[in-house]
Amino acid sequence: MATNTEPQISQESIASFHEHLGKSKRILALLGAGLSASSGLPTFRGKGGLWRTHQSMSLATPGAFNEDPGLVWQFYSYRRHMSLQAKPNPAHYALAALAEKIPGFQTLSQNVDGLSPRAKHPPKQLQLLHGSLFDLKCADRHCGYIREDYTDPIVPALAIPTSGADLTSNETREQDISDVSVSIPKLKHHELPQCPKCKKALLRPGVVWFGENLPFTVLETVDDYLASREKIDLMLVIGTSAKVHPAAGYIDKARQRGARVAVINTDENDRPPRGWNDGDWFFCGDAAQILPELLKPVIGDLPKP
Ligand code: BV8
Repeated sequence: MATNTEPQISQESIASFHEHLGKSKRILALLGAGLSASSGLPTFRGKGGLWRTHQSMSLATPGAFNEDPGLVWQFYSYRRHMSLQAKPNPAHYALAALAEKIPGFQTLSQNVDGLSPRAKHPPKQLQLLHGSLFDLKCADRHCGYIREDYTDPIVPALAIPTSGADLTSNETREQDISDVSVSIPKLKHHELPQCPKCKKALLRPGVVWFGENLPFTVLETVDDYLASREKIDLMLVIGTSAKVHPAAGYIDKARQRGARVAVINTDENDRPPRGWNDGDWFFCGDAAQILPELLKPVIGDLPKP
């Protein structure tokens, strides 16, 4: 298993990719946590898989919230804090630039960190499959209250107990995330974000938890894109282990509509769910380094940050 910093990419595979990109009118992309890795945000597979002593995925469920909303809110307040400190990287900007150039480009993001929207990715070409950390909604879905919210902390009890150090720097983050010795305070119901509309229920993060359906409008938009008679030319699979459904299922749906698949990942073992097809590309390395290069024939050089 070769996970290295220097992308190993043959000029020949870049050339064949550029040739195909130049002819592509309809392009679909599936984005995962690896896209934001070089912005300093942990992935679910890496150290980020563990928050204090808890498996991240075990906290991303309605059951965990009903059982201990204070614990789950501290988990999400931490991720909001990290995401607000982070900045979009060249891969986020390259994808936003591609969307500006190619009207038939649609992006399906599994990320809830808000970095693609902050890179000014055109909203009509960005489907947030799993919601956003920066939407707050009433935990009682019959209430229907929802608002966009970038305050940090949302309430005093959710302030991040850190030494004010910069959490996106590697060593601070490593020390902080997995610092199991830092006890997690037990928060009372009244200390947590309350719904200002029904004034009964708590607010919860506007993300999709395991066992919950994806946003209806997003599913509809993606199904409309897939329902078109026109073929899909290219499927970009960027920084994802493609293990979560229905998100991962879109790779095969694009294949069935004629798409050639290009995977950008630092881990060559993370292949598409049903393995490789002839004509697929695998570009091993950091998405932030590779994407601007791969998309250059269409987007040109990105403006220096
Ligand atoms: C649902 C929001 C209907 C919250 C998330 C079919 C088969 C099997 C299971 C199921 C199925 N259908 C449904 C299920 C159940 C479940 C599921 O898929 N379970 C999995 C675990 C097997 N799906 C659901 O529950 C979905 N809802 O189906 O509703 C329904 C309802 C009731 C009953 C049945 C069905 C809802 C799923 C959404 C859950 N919410 N996020 C939050 O974030 O807290 S999922 C979350 O985890 C992310 O959004 C993302 O989707 C996933 C993490 O995956 P990645 O983003 O890929 O991250 P990961 O760390 O795994 O990988 C990073 C990759 O990047 C690696 O490959 C690494 O090598 C690479 N990398 C690292 N650095 C870099 C890099 N690459 C490039 N450059 C770098 N620098």
